[in-house]
Amino acid sequence: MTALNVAQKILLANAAGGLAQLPEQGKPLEIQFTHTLYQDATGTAAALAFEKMGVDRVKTTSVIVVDHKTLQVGYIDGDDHRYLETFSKRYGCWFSRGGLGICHSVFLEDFAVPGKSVIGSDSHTTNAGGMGMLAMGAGGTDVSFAMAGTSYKIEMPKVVQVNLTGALHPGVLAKDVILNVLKVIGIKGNKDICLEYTGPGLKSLNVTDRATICNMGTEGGVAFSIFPSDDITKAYLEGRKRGKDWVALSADPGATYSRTVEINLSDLQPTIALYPRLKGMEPVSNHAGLPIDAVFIGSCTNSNYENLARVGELLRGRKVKVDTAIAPGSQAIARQLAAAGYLEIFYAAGVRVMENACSACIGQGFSPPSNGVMLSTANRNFEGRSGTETAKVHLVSPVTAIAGAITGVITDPRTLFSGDLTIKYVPPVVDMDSYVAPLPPDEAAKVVMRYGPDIAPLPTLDPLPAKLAGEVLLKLGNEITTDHIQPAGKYLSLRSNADEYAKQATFVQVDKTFSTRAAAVRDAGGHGFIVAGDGYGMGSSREHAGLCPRILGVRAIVAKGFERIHLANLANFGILGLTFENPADLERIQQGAKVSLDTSGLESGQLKLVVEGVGDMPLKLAQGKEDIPMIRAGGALSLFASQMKAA
Ligand code: MIC
Ligand code: SF4
Repeated sequence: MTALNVAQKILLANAAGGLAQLPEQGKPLEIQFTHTLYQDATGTAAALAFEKMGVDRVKTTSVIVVDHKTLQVGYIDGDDHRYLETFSKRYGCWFSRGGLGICHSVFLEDFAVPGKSVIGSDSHTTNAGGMGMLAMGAGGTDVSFAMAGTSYKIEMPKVVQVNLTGALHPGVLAKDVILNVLKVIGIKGNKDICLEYTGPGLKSLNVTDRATICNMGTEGGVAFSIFPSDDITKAYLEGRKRGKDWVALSADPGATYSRTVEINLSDLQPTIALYPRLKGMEPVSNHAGLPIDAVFIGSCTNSNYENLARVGELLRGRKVKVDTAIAPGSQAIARQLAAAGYLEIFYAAGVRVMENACSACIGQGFSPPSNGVMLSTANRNFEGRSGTETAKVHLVSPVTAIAGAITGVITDPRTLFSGDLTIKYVPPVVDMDSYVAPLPPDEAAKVVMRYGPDIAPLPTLDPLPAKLAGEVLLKLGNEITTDHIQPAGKYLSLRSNADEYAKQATFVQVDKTFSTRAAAVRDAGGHGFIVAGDGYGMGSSREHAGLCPRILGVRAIVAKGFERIHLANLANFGILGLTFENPADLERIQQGAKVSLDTSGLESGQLKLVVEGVGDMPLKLAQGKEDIPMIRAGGALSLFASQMKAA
């Protein structure tokens, strides 16, 4: 029998229809997910899509968490939460109200199970890989189909081994590990790989450390990351009163990998990922002494108990010199911190303790001042994400962040203590009664859905025309993130009203005239095209980055390369994702160029962009051949509706 690694084992165990053997790398593989996750920023659109599917009850263990839109200034967010709560009760999900924590933290604590699989409408769903779970992010429509019991198609990834040796210095945390892994693998072009962590260094990483590492694999664009399930996993689950959920998961002796990255934990230093887009992963000491204006410690990446308790130890008897906010990952963590006395230490040090939610990670409060420098423990630092376009947000570990808060300048945390950074342990808080549990089917059937006035139904999208003709609305460079395409921050409230979100926010940070220009072309009967460099659509899983451009009439994006989740979202809304046969052709197209594309060649691969006054450019379809019927139909829901009609 072939020796299998952990990634192969978990893919096989969760493959639809019980496969005897995995397909070759690059070939399609259907996964039957056991668990699904929605959060409140992507969840309303996803739930509206689920409701169109005519399914009476979810087929997976489904968890819905309110965590992104918790500022609730005005009625819209509150309406969305009430809709999600009624949806949850109506269709048999678990519901986590605002303040209970960030979706990935809550999921890890109370729902993640080694050996099982989760797909979530948030790119950092990968977090649960730290539990030995197959954990992937996707657009909300795909998650809704999985909730309805449909399998999800992936391409068999290459499994890259990250072999950990040595042990971490007490001032060096899991965040530093993943920043150094990202330094090796890069932040784009990794969509065909998954990362599997192995080696003697595993012993120095607990489950929350492992989750931090898997969480930020997303920043490298990898399909998923996974750790084995071992005694450390078992102890974590027992601590959370879920010992029965534990199963062992390890690679067979002699298992092979497509590549190995060696990381000696003992060699790692506190690391900083510079603004923007994790540009440059460098030792913190290279930047020591640079003044900072604010510090944010939180986000799903590393706001766990162990990290925040270390922050507490460094703060003991000290005061912060700059505006500092800490947002615990969950209420369970906040209560554990309180029981251990750390909350008191935070307050005494002058820290602002924020809600257990995404908070400043997604520009929901605590935006830095103009031209300010902020140290943040979040996982991404895209342009404008903090809510302050002129501010620089650098990413660091919680102990590096608090070292900066204590001194007022970037500081290597190892200069602030000697020996170990021993933390106080108190038992974790387990309180399943905080959630709204799934209702039994007969009660669920009686639940009346409640939609707020701003929750707009999803638009009906028309089929792909045989010929697209219009103009290049935007010419963009490399690494266009979903925050460039469809920013969050102050626009987050518009997530349930896609028309308005498109009008106000699509590409607003790139070109304020975009939505008006795009709508004008659309209303004149033309089709919108966007051309871009490599790494188009990196970052979030937000499907509005596909839906909103589509509402504005965009029918094709031609780029040098795309990121995985975004490419799938484009297909789900009937937008063609195309790449240049000759990448240098991008230079020959100007914004405003009149272009056309005959879509009859999609199946045969005979595709060319005709650029008026310039000539023809051969193109390739970036999406899979099996996506063509969906794109032709106008998107996933349009295809679904036509199939239902035919049945
Ligand atoms: C993010 O970190 O960018 C988000 C906000 O959590 C997104 C999802 C979203 O846009 O709602 C993600 O990571 O997918
Ligand atoms: Fe929330 Fe930030 Fe995590 Fe996204 S990355 S889920 S916004 S904490």
